[in-house]
Amino acid sequence: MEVEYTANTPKQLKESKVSFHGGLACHFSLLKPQSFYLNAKNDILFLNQHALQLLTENTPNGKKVQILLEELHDVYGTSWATHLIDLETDEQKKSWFLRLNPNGRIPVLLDSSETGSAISVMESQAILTYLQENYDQNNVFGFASASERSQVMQWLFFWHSSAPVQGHGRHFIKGVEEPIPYAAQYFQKAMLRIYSVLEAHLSGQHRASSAAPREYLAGDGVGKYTIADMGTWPHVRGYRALGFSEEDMQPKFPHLLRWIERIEARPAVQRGIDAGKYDSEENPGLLVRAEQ
Ligand SMILES: N[C@@H](CCC(=O)N[C@@H](CS)C(=O)NCC(=O)O)C(=O)O
Repeated sequence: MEVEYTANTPKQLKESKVSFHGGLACHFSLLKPQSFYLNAKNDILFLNQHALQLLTENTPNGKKVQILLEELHDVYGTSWATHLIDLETDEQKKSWFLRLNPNGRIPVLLDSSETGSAISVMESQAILTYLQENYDQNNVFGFASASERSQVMQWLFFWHSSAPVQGHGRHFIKGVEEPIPYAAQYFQKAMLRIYSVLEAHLSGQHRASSAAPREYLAGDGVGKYTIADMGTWPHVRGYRALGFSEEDMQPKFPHLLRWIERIEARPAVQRGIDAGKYDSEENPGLLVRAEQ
């Protein structure tokens, strides 16, 4: 199958027809000009100048990659094309998307910098690691030393195993018509434990009595802002979805709240979570959609 996109203005795009080569029935309706296509060998090919293509939506897992790309842009001028995926209509469960990520979830990163066809990277923490290793040559958001690189990995993995707990908790607390008290309490307790691990780490309480609090999750001394923070922050700042108020959090997690604010203040972070740039309702021109 080869799918070609030809239109190049918003009006034409909505009405664009797709040419098929190879006979597989797959109808795409493209809503924007910057895009990619898959050929018969499952190579992902691009029709625009960007080596990096991000398939995302403005959710915590999407935001962390959006933030890193915005940070890389500020340091290196990195550029990419953004494609928004409508999760409400399950675009991410369609066969074209599953060829890029069998897990059927955003975010997905495509990179064609090495060859004409691209590789695709799934799983948000793996995408952060890929981008940091390949697009942050001065290790501004990572480290050269093995021990500090390992710290980054430890906190990326710590949060990757914790994120689903927060996600399931949000479902049972805010996402069900009739809340189940046992489930709500179970997940709140689990998340308080996870937040307390982050709080203890940031406060320095497990280190020598003379140790100062940390500013960031990974790195020696007070730490350095890295992909470990980016991979954790978009979720943790959403603690309210677990039914906690700032007043509930402040006495138990003062260092964690300060860490949230510290990261929130970064211009690239603000751009990386900007609904005007990354939310499909506000930016329907970036939606990519297939008819099946
Ligand atoms: N472990 C995955 C989780 C990705 C994930 O859960 N993405 C959500 C949005 S935050 C999604 O695509 N949800 C739609 C669905 O599950 O169909 C990652 O870290 O990338």
